Amino acid sequence: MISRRSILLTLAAVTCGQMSSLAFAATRNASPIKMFDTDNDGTLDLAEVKKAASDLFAKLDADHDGTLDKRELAGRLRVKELAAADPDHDGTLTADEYLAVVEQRFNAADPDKDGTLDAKELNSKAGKALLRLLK
Ligand SMILES: [Ca+2]
Ligand SMILES: [Ca+2]
Ligand SMILES: [Ca+2]
Repeated sequence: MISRRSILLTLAAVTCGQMSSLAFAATRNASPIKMFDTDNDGTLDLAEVKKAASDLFAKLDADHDGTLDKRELAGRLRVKELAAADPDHDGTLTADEYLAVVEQRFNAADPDKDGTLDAKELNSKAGKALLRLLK
C-alpha cells in the first residue's frame, strides 16, 4: 500500500518539475521588450534598440578590432545585406555601419511611425529582422 506521505512527495516532485520547465520556457522566450526596455515603458525606442545593438556588436567582435567580419556576424546578415551595409566594401562593418542597418530595420518595423516598437511590431517580419541584430 502506498502511504499518503509518498503520494504527497510524488505530487510535489511533479509540480516542481512542471514549474521548472515553465520557468525554462519563460527564459527561452523572454520578451525582447523586457530584455531591452530600459525605461520600462513597455515598448522599445531607437535609443534602447541601439544600446542593445551596441552591446551585441561588442560581444560579437571576438578579435576586438572594432569591426565585424562575416565570421563574427555569424549569419546575422546575408551576403547581399552585408554588401549593402558596407559602403566601403572592405567586407567588415564598423559599429556605425552596423547601427545604420539597425536604424533602417527599426524604421521598417515601425509602420505607425510613433518612434517606438510594441510587441506586435517586434513580432512582424521586419521586427524579427531587427531582433536578429540585437541578440
Ligand atoms: Ca522603452
Ligand atoms: Ca572583429
Ligand atoms: Ca510603432
